[in-house]
Amino acid sequence: MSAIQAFIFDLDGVITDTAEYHFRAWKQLADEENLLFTREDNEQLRGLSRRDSLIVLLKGKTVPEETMLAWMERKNNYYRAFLHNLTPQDLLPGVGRFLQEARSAGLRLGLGSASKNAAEVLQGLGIRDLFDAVGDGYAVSKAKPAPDLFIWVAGRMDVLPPACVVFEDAEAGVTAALAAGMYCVGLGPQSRVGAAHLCHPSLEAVPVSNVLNALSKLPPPARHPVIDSAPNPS
Ligand code: B16
Ligand code: MG
Repeated sequence: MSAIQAFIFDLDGVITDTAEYHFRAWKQLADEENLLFTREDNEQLRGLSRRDSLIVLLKGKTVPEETMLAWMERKNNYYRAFLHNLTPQDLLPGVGRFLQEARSAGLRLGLGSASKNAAEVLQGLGIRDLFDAVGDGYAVSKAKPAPDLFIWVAGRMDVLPPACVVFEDAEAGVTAALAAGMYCVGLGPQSRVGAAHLCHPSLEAVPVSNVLNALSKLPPPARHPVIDSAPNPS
């Protein structure tokens, strides 16, 4: 029997591609506030909390806390308007099959997303009931790259960290998974997720059995140093 008992999935970039909606919402805010913001800038926001994203977008400029809050709320309103369009067709290729295979293999399934809109996204995708635990942007105060969210999700599933595999598309998320002492499968280019134990371009052509076999040949995951994020008050 495999020592691995649970899979924990990031949401944006792993299960669905809401990055485009995040980009359009930040872009609208940036244009209104005369801030320069490009698609290349948007790549740096992958996996970061809303507050950390705004800090990156500001590029060293500081604004009062009440302006930060107002801008985050405005961006979120723009973003949430897009979520009404989500349907099960918006699952990334292979994800529905991969989740079902994992369930059939007896694994527990968790979600570990920085997003405070994760519940609504899962609802739109029609997959909320597949998860034993859902950790979102409200679950912990320290966002990725801190390990807190993934440890919280593992605790809710009653599984120890070394028995968990995190699936992540963001460098901050890979760092968080390794700091949690979990296995990590990076989805995307080596330049972004190369620190993970395994890397694949996406889940499209990956059977669950391949992941379990490949990880079973590795030593148990070591805990990497913790890197703190900005506090993410709910
Ligand atoms: P929200 P993930 C992240 O989702 C996104 O990748 C990131 O771009 C976004 O800023 C963050 O969620 C917070 O989202 O504004 O909805 O709370 O990749 O962790 O699933
Ligand atoms: Mg992501």
